[in-house]
Amino acid sequence: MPQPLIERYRDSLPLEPGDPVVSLNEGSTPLVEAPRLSERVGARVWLKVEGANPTGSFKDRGMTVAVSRAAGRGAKAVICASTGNTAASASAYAVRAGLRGAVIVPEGKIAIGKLAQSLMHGARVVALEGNFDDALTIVRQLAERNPIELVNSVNPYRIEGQKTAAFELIDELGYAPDALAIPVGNAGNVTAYWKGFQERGTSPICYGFQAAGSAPLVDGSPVAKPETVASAIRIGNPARWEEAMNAFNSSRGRVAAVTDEQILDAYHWLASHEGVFCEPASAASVAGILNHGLPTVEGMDKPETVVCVLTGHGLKDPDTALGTAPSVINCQNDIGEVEAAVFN
Ligand code: AN7
Repeated sequence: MPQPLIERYRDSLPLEPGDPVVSLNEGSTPLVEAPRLSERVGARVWLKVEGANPTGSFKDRGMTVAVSRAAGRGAKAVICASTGNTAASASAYAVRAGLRGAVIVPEGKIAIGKLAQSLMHGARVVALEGNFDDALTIVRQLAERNPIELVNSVNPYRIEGQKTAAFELIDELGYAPDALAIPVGNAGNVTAYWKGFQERGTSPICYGFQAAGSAPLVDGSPVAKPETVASAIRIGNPARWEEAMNAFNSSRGRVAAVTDEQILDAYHWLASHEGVFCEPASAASVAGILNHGLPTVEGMDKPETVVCVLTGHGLKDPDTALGTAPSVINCQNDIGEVEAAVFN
């Protein structure tokens, strides 16, 4: 039987005894070996397929814990700013908990699947004339002025839930990987992995990757108008800035930028060579190790085992897929025509 993440790792999570378990049986996602990618990178690479979570992204790990705690505290509603996946996840878990949900998203800049999810779950969906950073500023103020629980990754329970992905890697491999490659937006997830690794007494090298047009951690200062095809990580001023830099520095890793072209190349390559379809933001982790390699500081061995975190499912963003993939072949209802279409 699939087990809620909270049951699997309860001893490591700060829930109160009376809190309900608000769950969709998240976590326990596939760790898939990637032989072709391994060959290209010169290390043994696994893909942590977080798109296999109930709403199709890693956000469910944090949301089950944040919403369980919110419900335990007697909250009646949850709110978040989102580039899409947090919105989809918050909307679903709000329904499970019997709470109202509100999500603030940057107008026109979230993938269509994520919008469909939030609307289907009955959340109040507000499209803001502004970007994610503007939306986060507004929801922080709203949560101070109103009895509503903020479930962005500034909420510590989100980080607590998301750190379980690090536990799963160690439990499944039987050891900690030498390195982790992860896309970075608001920087909650790398913060969570690092916390999970540290709680298990391990320190894999953390390589973070941002989209070149939205790379504040690489630039060293906030980006006022972030742009990238990877809409999930179109974030100019990460809330977990310090924690993320601490993870890169303490693990002797680094944060680097990948261009939209590199992201889309990795996105297509992964789908067509490893059979794994992730969303563009997720492919930043693969684009990163393909274009930057596995750099180490002096005196350190080159990593032999690497996990790429594929944070969200490719189906979230059909527009980007169809806009960049080969076309469908139209054909008349005739065996000869179909034969020609298939074999030519
Ligand atoms: C697929 O949904 O910020 O560095 O509002 O959806 O923890 O922010 C999404 C982020 C990577 C970056 N990959 O993670 C949101 C949101 C995918 C994502 C990230 C996101 P963080």
